[in-house]
Amino acid sequence: MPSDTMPNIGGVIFDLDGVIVDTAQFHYTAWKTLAKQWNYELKINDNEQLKGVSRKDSVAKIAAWAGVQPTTAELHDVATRKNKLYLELCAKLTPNDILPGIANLIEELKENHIKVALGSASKNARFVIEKLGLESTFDVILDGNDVSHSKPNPEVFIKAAAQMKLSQQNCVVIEDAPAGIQAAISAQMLAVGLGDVAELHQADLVLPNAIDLTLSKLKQLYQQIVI
Ligand code: B16
Ligand code: MG
Repeated sequence: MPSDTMPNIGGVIFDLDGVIVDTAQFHYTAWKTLAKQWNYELKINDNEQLKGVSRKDSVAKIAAWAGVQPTTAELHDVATRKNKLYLELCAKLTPNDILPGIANLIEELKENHIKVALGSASKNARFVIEKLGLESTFDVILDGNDVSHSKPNPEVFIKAAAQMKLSQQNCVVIEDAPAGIQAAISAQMLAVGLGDVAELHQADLVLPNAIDLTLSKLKQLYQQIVI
């Protein structure tokens, strides 16, 4: 098939926490503070397992690690207090906190008429992207308020593709969490992991960060794997 008629990348879906901005440290600080109420010392490795996982599922996991069985009302109260603390920490974010390589990549995609979407599990995604000055950057924004099933369920990415009016196979997902990579694979999308290769080994490509992630690299990968 001549290259100009080959199927190609139509849209790129960015995860937020851990891809566009390093808010994992804020989630960790906030959950660690709240876990103390259950006499549980939340460890950094525990936090890795909360990446990409919804707030509701996260609080249930922490209660299980702590060996406590709180009522639904108590789980809700802990999650609410965690979120208040998290938002206080996010309030100091500025455009300087956008992770290296991300702004350049988004600019290159837009110059080449590739759609850009946000696909985040966070219910605070809109607040965070406003702090980063990215509120008018995305063609489509899907966050934790728009889905009933959190990652690794592919719902957030499937809805993002539909709203971009693209077929799922023409989309690429950029993620930092195993749950997000799994969601991308289930959505039949090319999955690029940013972070630790041992953790993200299911992705089609893993890079330590987005500094060397360019459109031509994505196109090359897409043609190797999808076509
Ligand atoms: P919130 P992402 C996820 O965002 C985070 O990775 C995860 O740690 C967090 O628990 C989840 O959002 C829910 O966040 O409490 O703000 O609704 O990585 O999918 O952008
Ligand atoms: Mg993430």
